[in-house]
Amino acid sequence: MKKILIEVVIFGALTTSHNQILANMNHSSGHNHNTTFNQATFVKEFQKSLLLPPILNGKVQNGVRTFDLSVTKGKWEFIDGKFTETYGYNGPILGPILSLKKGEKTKINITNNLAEETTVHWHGGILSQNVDGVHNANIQPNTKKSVEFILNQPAATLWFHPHPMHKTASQVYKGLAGLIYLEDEQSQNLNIPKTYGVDDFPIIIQDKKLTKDGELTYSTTHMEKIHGKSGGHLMINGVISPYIDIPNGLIRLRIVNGSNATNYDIDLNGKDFYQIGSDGGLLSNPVTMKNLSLAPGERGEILIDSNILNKKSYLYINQKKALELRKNEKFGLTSIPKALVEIPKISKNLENLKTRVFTLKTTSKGNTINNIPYNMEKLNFEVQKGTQEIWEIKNGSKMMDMPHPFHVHGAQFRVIERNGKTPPLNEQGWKDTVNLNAGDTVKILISYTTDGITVYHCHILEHEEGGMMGQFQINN
Ligand SMILES: [Cu+2]
Repeated sequence: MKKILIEVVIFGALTTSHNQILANMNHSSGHNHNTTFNQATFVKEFQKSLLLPPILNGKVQNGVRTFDLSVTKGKWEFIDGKFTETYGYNGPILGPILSLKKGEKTKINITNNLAEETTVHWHGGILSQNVDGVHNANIQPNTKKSVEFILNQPAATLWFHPHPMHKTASQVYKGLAGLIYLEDEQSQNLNIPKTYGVDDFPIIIQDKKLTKDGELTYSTTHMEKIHGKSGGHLMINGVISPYIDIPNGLIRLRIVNGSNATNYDIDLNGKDFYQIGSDGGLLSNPVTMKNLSLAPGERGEILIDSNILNKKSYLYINQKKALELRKNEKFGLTSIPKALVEIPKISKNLENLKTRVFTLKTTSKGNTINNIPYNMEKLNFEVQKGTQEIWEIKNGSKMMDMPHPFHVHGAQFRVIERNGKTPPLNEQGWKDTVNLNAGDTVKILISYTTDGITVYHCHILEHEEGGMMGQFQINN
């Protein structure tokens, strides 16, 4: 009872009851990492329901949709009966879902109740320097800041997280991450699951190392600085091994890799599912898949037809049962649309575009892009607003076999080539983060439509903070 009360007080809008018993993990290796997920004895798996963050519509005042976001410290019970300090937006961990509409003026009033400075970055938003949450964006302890912006881009599942220099990794790890559901006319008219918590679920996947007393702290060993902070307990929406009740028919999972450094392979143990969205929007058509790989920062929306599942089935993450899917007596949608949205075709005449090369490298000495570590005081290049370029991104870590998910702020790009070939269908939509395994070369097509200083970096947060970042100025 204690647990239920605490969560209801904190989140208010929880629609599912929570059980006392937390889950047992026995995860082994993470893809591309030598990640070991811990086993916690004395707890049982799949006894707690998936936590559903409250979905906020804000208040419309003078045509501006306004939200209040407070960055706070809280206590969270990852392991039953063992509370630890965490960070969250409007609650002890993670944050609410901000429901936004394309083209609408949005205002976010942020209050920093932490004892350290923070910023809020709107990951995936095509936004300029003044609201992007990186430069001149620090919000000091016990102060407020308001940002106003308009997202004029296709419907997508975006997310927000801190981005202060040298504090991004620790603050995300301690719990700061929230979602944005950006909708437009097309997404609202499509016949796909969209009833929150019934057939449409947020799935934020993270892994965190806890002490045997259930304590979460952030520190990095020498190896964690090189490989990123990875392993420990795998969790979805802050809960270890949860379950969800699902209808008979289609369900939609909006999956976000919110980890500091772990790649996830997501599957249904050989059964088919359908990817309908990537980082920056819906795909042109559903793509039939058996496995979805997401690197830190990436998102993927999938549809699962529960009619092909047993009464009790599992979503697997890195070959381990991570989420129990329990069919209830309800019935949902059954037919998967053949087409979703129109995505502009990529022109065949790209020869005239300038190509810029970015080589990402981790060595025992540190992290660089084009052999230069990030320097906040220096621009790496300048571009003209309105131009389009090709970026050729290379994972140049020869010694160390590790992936680098490359993220650019203020843009949604298209992957045009992966290792000399057309990218897979599920990578042909809008992207803001693209994974590069060791030795990979990816070409992207990018347009600059925002203003000011914009950063690009590896989304392994320890690599980013270790220098695998750069910045450029978009000139008007
Ligand atoms: Cu990296």
